[in-house]
Amino acid sequence: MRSVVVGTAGHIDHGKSALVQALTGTDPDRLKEEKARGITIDLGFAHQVIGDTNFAFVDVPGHERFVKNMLAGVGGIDMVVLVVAADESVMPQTREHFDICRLLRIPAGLVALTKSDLADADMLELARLEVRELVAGSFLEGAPVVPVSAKTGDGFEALRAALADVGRTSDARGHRGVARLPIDRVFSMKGFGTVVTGTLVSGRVAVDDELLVAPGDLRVKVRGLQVHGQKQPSAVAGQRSAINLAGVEVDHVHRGQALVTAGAFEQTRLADATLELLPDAKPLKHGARVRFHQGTAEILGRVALVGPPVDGVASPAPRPARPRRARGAAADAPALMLQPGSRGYVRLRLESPAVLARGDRYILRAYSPPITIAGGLILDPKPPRTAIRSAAAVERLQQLDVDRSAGGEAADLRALGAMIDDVGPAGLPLADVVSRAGIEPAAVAARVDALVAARRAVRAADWLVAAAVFTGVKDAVVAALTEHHRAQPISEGIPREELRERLFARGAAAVFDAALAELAAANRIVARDRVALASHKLALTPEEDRARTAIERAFRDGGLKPPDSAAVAAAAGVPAAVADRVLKLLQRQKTLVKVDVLLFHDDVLKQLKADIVAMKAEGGTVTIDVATFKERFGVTRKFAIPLLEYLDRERVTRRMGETRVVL
Ligand SMILES: Nc1nc2c(ncn2[C@@H]2O[C@H](COP(=O)(O)OP(=O)(O)OP(=O)(O)O)[C@@H](O)[C@H]2O)c(=O)[nH]1
Ligand SMILES: [Mg+2]
Repeated sequence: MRSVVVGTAGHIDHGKSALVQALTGTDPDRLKEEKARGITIDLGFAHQVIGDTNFAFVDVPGHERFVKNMLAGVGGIDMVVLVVAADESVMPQTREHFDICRLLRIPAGLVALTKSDLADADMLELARLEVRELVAGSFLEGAPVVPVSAKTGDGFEALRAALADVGRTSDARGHRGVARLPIDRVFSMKGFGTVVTGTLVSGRVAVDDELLVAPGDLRVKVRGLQVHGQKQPSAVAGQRSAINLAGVEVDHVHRGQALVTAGAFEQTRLADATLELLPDAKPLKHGARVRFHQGTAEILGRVALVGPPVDGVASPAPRPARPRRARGAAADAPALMLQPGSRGYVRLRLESPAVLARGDRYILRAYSPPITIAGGLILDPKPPRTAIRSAAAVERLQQLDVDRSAGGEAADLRALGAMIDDVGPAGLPLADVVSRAGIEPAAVAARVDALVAARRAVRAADWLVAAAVFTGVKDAVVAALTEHHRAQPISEGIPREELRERLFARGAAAVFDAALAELAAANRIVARDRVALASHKLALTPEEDRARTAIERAFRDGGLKPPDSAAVAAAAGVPAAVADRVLKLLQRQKTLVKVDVLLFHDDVLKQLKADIVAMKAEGGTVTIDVATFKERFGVTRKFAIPLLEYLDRERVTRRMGETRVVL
């Protein structure tokens, strides 16, 4: 059976709870204090099957002091019943609740004109007109407006029919695969332990699932769950659920946290977002203290306005650099602000972490008095700590601010492409695609493949980078090597790590490696410990070339008693500086190998190892000590000691006290 979550909304005393009770038979006001005062304080819940749909009602308080609780309930709803008492018509919290629904992009709803028994025809008509005016141009324009009386029962048949109608079409909820249940209640049940309730806004939760209570790192296991009071093996997006958690104290979980799939959300104090300031809010100052609401959480924070504000409404003047003055004294400094009714980009700086993914909607209320002022869309839940007072910062957010309302692959690709461009050389870890691009886990592989196939992005191990970044790195490598070979023709190239530090210090090593691998595969470079252009030939002068031949021969002939470098220069008949260059080259080429302070020809060392290994063929455990080594290879102690230690390092021998065992 389909499930639809319906939230009530509207001014205090307009009959929201009475309407829910009349529809479901359940009084949503469950607290003693609520009964005593005759008002709703906190969220109430009830459910009822109407037609072929199971409706879960979230009844919210209308009192202006409890808007915070209203916000905790409205986040996960599929549709709203905007309740307007026919005898009072539209009142302040009618507007505020409606604004919240609009800012959160609640997809559907209807209007109930309650207390119809208290209103005559004229009053009813007036209320109807005021409602029409309120909802004009919004998601509720054209929605059913149904007069009802909880007292007489009039109109409820029509209301049920309207609910069923709207409920049938309100299935637009994005069923992102990651589980997310913003927690609205936590209690302890005898014999069961901790139970949390909330609306599962995305994904699926099943018994035995391991989830995360976030913010925080508390891992929990689902011991059991109920949907609409019935025990179930699992719950899916759009269902109100009560979840029994194993191994958690009731005190360690609270409203405002969310039960989520680990790794799919950022726990963050910083987020970049769009912001729509309500037309009747005050201008929003840069740095204003606000209350941030998302899911069931309320978090204090500040809003920083990004760049020269959009729409040209706000003053783009940068903050003048001058000593701080007493408040109100800087009247001549144009304040940075966003004007009512306009839209801009902001960086939200929160005082404690929120659990966010790209694409989340949020609400802002003023710090004091706490009235709703704005809402918006999270564009990046993990923004780079770059300056935001610049045109570039605005451009960056414009890039990220792609319209995804249509959903689907094209919107995903635009969003992912924009995020990949945004991270630049730093790259986007594949693990972040879900939270930072707002893409369903199940779709990640396909979206990544599509971007790669379209040559928009390159995947290197677990990283994604913009194709332009990747091409840029390759070009930079070729340019650096070209310059290097020109300046130092005898050098065999640039050490790989040095090249990465120089060209791609901010980037992921995997991306750099992939760039080198591609250049190598295309035969443009040779990349080992050193990287060189494939076309690079050691450009030795005739003198160097002669020296190389002579020096190499001297070391080969010297065998285990090689000449020292000074003698070599003389033997080759070249200046010491030339000999030195050539000696370095031969070492880089691994023709000569340094052992302690001595240089040996590589062929000589290979032969030595082969000879030692061959001793084993002579039988049993073979040991060798310094004396036998000296005798057998005809060398003095000066060469024998470093060579034996070299053999130990090469794991040809192992030292055991005074002797060595051949391995
Ligand atoms: N005459 C009449 N009274 C009603 C009707 N609906 C509700 N009331 C009364 O209006 C008062 C407020 O109703 P509630 O349902 O508690 O109002 P509410 O909107 O839930 O109020 P809050 O939750 O505090 O915002 C109660 O005394 C109800 O009995 C109705 O249709 N007709
Ligand atoms: Mg109520």
